Amino acid sequence: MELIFATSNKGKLREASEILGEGYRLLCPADLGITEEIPETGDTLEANSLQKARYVFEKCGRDCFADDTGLEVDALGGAPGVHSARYATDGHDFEANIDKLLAELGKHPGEPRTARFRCVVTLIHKGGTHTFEGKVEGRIATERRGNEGFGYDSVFIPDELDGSTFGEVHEGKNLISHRGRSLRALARWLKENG
Ligand code: ITT
Repeated sequence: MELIFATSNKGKLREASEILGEGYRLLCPADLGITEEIPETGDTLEANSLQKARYVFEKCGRDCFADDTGLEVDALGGAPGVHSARYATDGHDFEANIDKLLAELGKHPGEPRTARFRCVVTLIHKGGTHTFEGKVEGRIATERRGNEGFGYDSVFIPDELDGSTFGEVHEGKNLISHRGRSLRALARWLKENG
């Protein structure tokens, strides 16, 4: 099945292809000639996920899905949350975002470093809108570890691993990740309803 993934994030696209497997061929907006930045102006992951899916659907008229993900850190009152991509700068500067996250957490010594990734996927299918959510609980490391993955992976230690960060896991992130969970729910839904 061919599906459009309304993302410009190559890390997400790679993971989604792995999670959904051989039965799916994923196209990204650039494959359809959509090269501008897709607007993301909502206050919640749900709103942004819907906005991105709708934007691409309205441009190409084809079934598609979008993923909006946030890293919610308890000691920071849930920040960076919906602002995770633009936490430190206006661009998508992973390194600056991690530097800021570690610096902000440094201002809360002794507080738990608990956090979660939450991923909201919106699918537009035959004109209907369907939402799938996945999350993974963990904590923020005191320094970067590992080069696998992307974004905040080098500082996120999921509870379900042995203390490694996602950045240190060569294979297996998708089995327990926020994105693995939400996209497997999407695939189940498509199997039953597609
Ligand atoms: P699109 O909107 O084009 O899909 P984006 O990178 O803007 O891409 P988000 O707003 O959902 O996507 O991402 C929020 C931030 O969280 C961004 O900096 C991502 O790199 C980061 N992020 C998302 N998923 C992640 C994951 O699985 N591991 C680590 N960081 C992640």
